[in-house]
Amino acid sequence: MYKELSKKIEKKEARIGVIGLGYVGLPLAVELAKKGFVVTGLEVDSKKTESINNKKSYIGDISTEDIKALVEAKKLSATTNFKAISKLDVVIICVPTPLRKSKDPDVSYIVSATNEIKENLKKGQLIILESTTYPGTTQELVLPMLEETGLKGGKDFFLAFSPERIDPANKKFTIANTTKVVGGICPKSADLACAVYGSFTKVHKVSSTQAAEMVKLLENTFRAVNIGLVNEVALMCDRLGLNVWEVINASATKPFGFMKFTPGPGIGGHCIPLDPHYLSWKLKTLNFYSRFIELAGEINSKMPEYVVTKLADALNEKTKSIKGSKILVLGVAYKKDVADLRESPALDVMTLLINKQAKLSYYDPYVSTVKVANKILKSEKNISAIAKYDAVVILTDHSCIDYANVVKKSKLVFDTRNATNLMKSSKIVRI
Ligand code: SAJ
Repeated sequence: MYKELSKKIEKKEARIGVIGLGYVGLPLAVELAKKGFVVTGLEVDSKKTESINNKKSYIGDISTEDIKALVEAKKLSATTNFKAISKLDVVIICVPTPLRKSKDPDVSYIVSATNEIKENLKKGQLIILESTTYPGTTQELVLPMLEETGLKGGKDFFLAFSPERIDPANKKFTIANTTKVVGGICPKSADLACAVYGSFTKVHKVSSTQAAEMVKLLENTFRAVNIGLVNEVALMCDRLGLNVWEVINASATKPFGFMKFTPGPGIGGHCIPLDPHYLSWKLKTLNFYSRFIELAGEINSKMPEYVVTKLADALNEKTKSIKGSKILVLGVAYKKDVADLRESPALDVMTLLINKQAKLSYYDPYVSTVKVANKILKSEKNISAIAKYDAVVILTDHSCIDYANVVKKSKLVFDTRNATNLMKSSKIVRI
């Protein structure tokens, strides 16, 4: 079985399925199809499958031209019928792994995808999990579920884990030039998964699925903790009367042993606020308290409040209160030059301002409406009337905005991202 599948992968004859055609699954399906595999997208959302089969992309990083060419060449198709799994040789799971409100992992999407595979599992298939999850998920959750079929992992089917490293809108590092880390339940599983990813990028094999799961969590916990550190440094500089941006820019001149992170109104996105809590949750079950993760989470989640307190102080200097002041928020997406609102700290800041009865508006060229504090707000069409606001708060520093003009026309600018790039003006307050 192993040899047969290995040959099929080598000759690009292996039929591959990708479960979950989101910002991770679709680029993976397209890349494998481009390399010559026949790829079937398996998706619960019929709007996505129809879009693919109608040769249209719905993911910014994937062109409709690519989809059209691959669908017409019969290299790519999509279906909501998971029975198709029984006809495949390789199945790769790319489903979401959100956090519950209690900050516990929600692996329900992994469980339902694994159930679909279990219903259709055939001897000789390779199953790979890509969804970010706690160390042990593949070995302790997915493997036993699949072995309920009576088939044996490592003998009748193969199973591996490989963390996704898709960075939406990143033009420099793409799926085709970012190394894929791979860990298998056994050497053969790892080798087969390496052969699949080796068709389009470098691979780095580790000794187990747990190691591969931990690699991803280290990567993103590293970011969350360092962002937490730099946010705390911002609070320190505030107390010391120092400009944290000047300090960070100067530290960044050190060509070794330092990596630049910047303070902000908090952390958003689908990875950094969530992934570290998968790790701390798992360690808690082993009676280990991950202090760095919890501390970083505490500092990062307090940043929205800190922003509102500093804004109140700045308005106070003009004998104004937040209550009744006309405030314009510039940028609400979770990071610059993206349209994604998930976990955006801007929403926390806006909720606090609405609760303090500010007269709140926002402008974000990427986000037309937001729902905050049970209100639906629409983005201003432009910022020509910026002078009418008592304060302008830059929460996300989209590149397309002319910040010199913003400062020139505004009464007060609170810049939480150094979008004004250390511009000297008495109107500017920084985090
Ligand atoms: N942030 C800061 N200060 C920083 C860096 C980020 O406040 O110095 C904030 C951002 O504004 C955002 C949040 O943290 O709200 C997350 O930012 P991010 O740059 O980490 O961006 P993400 O969430 O898109 O993270 C993804 C991750 N990619 C994958 O998981 C495959 C992460 O591993 C990447 O390193 C990151 O993109 C990247 O480098 O762009």
